Amino acid sequence: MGIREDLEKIGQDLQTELGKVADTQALEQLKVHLLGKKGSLTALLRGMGSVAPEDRPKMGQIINERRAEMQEALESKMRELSLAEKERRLKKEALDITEPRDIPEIGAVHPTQAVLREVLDCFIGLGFDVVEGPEVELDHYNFELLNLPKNHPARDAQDTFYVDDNIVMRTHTSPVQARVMLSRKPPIRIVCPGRVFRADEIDATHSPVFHQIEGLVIDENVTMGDLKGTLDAFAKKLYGADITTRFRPSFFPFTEPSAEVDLTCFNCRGKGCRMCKGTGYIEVLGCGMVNPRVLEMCGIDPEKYSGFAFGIGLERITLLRYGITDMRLLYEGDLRFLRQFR
Ligand code: 2NM
Repeated sequence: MGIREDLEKIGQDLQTELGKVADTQALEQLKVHLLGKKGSLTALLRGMGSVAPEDRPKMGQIINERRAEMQEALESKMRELSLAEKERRLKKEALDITEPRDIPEIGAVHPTQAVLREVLDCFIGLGFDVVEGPEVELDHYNFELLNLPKNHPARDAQDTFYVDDNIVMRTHTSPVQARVMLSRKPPIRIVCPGRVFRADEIDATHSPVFHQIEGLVIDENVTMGDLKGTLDAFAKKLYGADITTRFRPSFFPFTEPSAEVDLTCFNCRGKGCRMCKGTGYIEVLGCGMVNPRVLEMCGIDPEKYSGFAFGIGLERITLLRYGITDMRLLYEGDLRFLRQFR
């Protein structure tokens, strides 16, 4: 057989083989059999030695042309097979993102936290800053600066967790306000939320750890009218426009005069019910005009400035808000209770 015939045969064989290869690996092998060092086409080229010198250029050209054709056929098949392989792989790796799955149980905002957010929103809307401070506090800030000198009955060891002679678990968030008065100049308009501690027995209305939000406003010419207007706005924002406030005289060492504030019962809207014991009012907070002695001890001139302060028990207004009758439910983390707030 001559080279032309061999070439013809190689071309035909290639066509047959190309029809059979199923993947790129097999095709790669086929390519080696044809064009590799020991490949059939390579062998053919080596056989050029036996061709008459005058025929060599022509023959060389023919072989090169056929080789280019075969290479192109191989490459074209390679493209086809790789594409098919890629598609198979993508199909295998495809994820059905619509497939239903186990959904983790979604939590709820704790009722105490929900009410805290509402209260803070209200005061932020009125222009107050939110300030936090330490839970472990110096006696000096927790008591002394707030006009609660040593031997005052409210400092009785019964109520206060002492860490040592000078350090206590804060019994209110007022020490945060004392710190602000000492470090900022009026006008001051702040609310201080946080955890407070009292050595109380646990029952339906008491816990040794609970939360307070205390407010403080200090400026020139701040009056009891400002206090009443502020707390009235708070009551209406939180519980509705028909809710009113009622101020009753009271006593706190850090305020003078002091008052306790009742709101229209939000259960019966003032008609009288079991919750308000028929009075139509519910006690929710304490307040007063900051005692001038407190201002003075905290470095604020009581001749130039006056201020008001108030303290809200967060758990108490949360119970009232949702009609819950036992404070322990707010601490125990019972999911049957908490799920109701989703
Ligand atoms: C209350 C009632 C009345 C109060 C006073 C102060 C401060 F720091 F300005 F002296 N902070 N909070 C206050 C006043 C708290 O809680 C029932």
